[in-house]
Amino acid sequence: MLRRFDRSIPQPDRTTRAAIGPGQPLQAADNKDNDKKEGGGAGSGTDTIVRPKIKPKTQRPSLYRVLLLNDDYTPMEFVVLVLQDVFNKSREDAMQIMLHVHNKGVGECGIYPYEVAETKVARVMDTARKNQHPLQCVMEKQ
Ligand code: TYC
Repeated sequence: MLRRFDRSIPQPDRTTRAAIGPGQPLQAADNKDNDKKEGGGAGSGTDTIVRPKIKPKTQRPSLYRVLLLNDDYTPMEFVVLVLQDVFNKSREDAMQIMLHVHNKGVGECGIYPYEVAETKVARVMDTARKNQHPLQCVMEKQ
């Protein structure tokens, strides 16, 4: 007679190493019912493998690059002041970033969580508009 937990019969709901994933411990269930009904238990080969409780990982916020775009009209000094004021850059770093944008067309001002990046972009765009400069600032998911 075939036994319910005969190893030769594939068990569809049996958890395997592949299903749990590497590094997760396999646990043998305390199969008291089976033990009683089927006469299983230690050494009988009838222990069922159960999924361990997997702790959900803490989610890290997505990061966004804030980029400054070059144009032909915004004064270099204005861009340097924006970089110092909005992105807290030193005068030297601000000058370097501004020149990079001027020469390459685009440059990174910083990398921030979504809402911080959004606020910085808005501050740059507001101050540019108020001063009637066409300076553009954008953000992109890293
Ligand atoms: N290209 C501008 C000029 O020659 C300077 C500039 C630099 C403008 C960086 C925008 O993001 C910018 N006046």
